[in-house]
Amino acid sequence: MKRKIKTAILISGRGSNMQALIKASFDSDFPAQIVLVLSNKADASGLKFAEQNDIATAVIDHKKFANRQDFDQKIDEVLQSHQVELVCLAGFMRILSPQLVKKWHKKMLNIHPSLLPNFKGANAVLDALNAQAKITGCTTHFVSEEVDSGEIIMQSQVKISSDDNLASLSAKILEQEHIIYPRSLKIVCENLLKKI
Ligand code: DQB
Ligand code: GRF
Repeated sequence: MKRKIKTAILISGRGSNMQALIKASFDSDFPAQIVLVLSNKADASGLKFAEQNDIATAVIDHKKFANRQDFDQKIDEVLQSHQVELVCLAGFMRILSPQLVKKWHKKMLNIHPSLLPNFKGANAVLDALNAQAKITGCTTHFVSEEVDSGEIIMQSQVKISSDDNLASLSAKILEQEHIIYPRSLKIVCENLLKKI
């Protein structure tokens, strides 16, 4: 069997992108193996799906740490203990420190619900609606120190119709997220495997 890239997924909640990544990874040709799902919230509903699929889980509660560095160091320790090589943020809601981001340079991915660099930030779907944009979408990117600003990997466009609201537009974008995140992970892993 071909070598696979040991991948961790970081979540804070629902974990629908996590599910899409895990499901894609079950294909024998997929170049990533999901070895860990890590959440900063013990009640993240996504954790259940990982457990049901025999994937190791970890909860690191940021509220138990004195500062961001200590929290991030604990994350890194747990990643190392599972020999993680690549990290996917999937609805992970804590900003990561420059040290951690530098350490995982080009080895940490995120997905954002807009066509970056448009509509950075936590309200990207609503901001696109309010701006009366005609097209929005989603973007996968490498994580860099500045939030939502790292190198873009892949994008998918979604048309905004005049009767769209936050719920309908979010659902259309999420559907595209579930397509481009597994594709992006596949491409990044294939490139990593060429270098190893
Ligand atoms: C997120 C981007 C922003 C937020 C959350 C997730 C945010 O503003 N949360 C409220 C503040 C919470 C806090 O104080 O921690 N998307 N870290 C770096 N660069 C990134 C992207 C995400 C998460 C952490 C990045 C990130 O691009 N350094 C995911
Ligand atoms: C998605 O909209 C993603 O773009 C954003 O956070 C949301 C996560 O949803 N970064 P889920 O937890 O993957 O369902």
